[in-house]
Amino acid sequence: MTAPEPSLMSVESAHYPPLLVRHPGNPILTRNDWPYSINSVFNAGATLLPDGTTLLLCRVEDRRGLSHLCAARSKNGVDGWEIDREPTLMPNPKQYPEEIWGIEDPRITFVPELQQYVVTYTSYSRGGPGVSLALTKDFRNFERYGVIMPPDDKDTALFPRRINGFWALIHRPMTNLGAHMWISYSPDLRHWGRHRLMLEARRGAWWDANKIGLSPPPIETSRGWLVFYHGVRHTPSGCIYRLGLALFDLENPEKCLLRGDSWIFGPEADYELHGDVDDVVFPCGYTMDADGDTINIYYGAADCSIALARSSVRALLAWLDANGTCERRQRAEDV
Ligand code: BMA
Repeated sequence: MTAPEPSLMSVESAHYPPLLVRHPGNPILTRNDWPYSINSVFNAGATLLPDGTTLLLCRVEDRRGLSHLCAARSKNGVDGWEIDREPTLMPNPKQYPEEIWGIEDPRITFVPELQQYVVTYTSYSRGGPGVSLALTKDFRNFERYGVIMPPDDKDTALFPRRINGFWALIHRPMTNLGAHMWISYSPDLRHWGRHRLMLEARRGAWWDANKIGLSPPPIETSRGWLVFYHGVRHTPSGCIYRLGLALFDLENPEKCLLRGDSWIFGPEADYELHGDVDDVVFPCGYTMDADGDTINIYYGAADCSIALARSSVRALLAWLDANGTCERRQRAEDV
């Protein structure tokens, strides 16, 4: 075998290897698939049902501009979607005034201890976006717990098990410190405390400067909690939403073990570059294949459609080992 031309080698190494591979059938769901009139469908939570069916709980925006949630089910997680004929979970502002301007961006965590799915979502109140929580066994009946984090807060998911006896939740409050990821704990999913800063947005020219937030729920691996997060780059022509990766200690998830410096996935395909909001990839859910390694990441593209990208947990961890740095809990002054 002859060695590759040196020039070819250098060109190849100048490229970033694709860690997330787009499905050729993307986008896998658009408003044209919907059984009723909508403006757009995007940002879906995801889970596997006991029979192996993939369930997406999709954010659907109507032509008033308000969002509700609608379930879509598929045997293979790619096509053949059966979509609820009517909205699955509608805002209910009479009983839950915080939902007056819609409910958005659900994340789903199956909790073995409860034998239920915990859905956390943004409730868009007059005071801004807050975080609400609901429990369900079947995505047909929901038990709403109401607001668990007051505005301005969003980008939330529950860990699938208690940590040192407490439920743990990642969220993104807006504070004078900026838009960073926080973790909070609860004995009962209703009362939340022990709030701690978990991961900070960087500053200046960084891709994840000023504003970050959790993407899908944290993924438990033998090495730690693998966390995808989105970073928002503000540019004169608008924002660019991209995806980064970090790893947190299993029993002390406030402790960041590794954080990648560069983004691992960003808008490149036409359906990600152009839509109601250009330049957005925004995953809210994943499912894991039976091999325990292949991960299917469902993401909203340009606030208009749902797309799928696949990756490998092993490859993601290897990438973090090669490219991640130990988070020093850098304060703004250090960066
Ligand atoms: C974020 C969220 C997402 C949305 C994204 C891009 O702040 O509101 O729902 O996809 O902006 O518009």
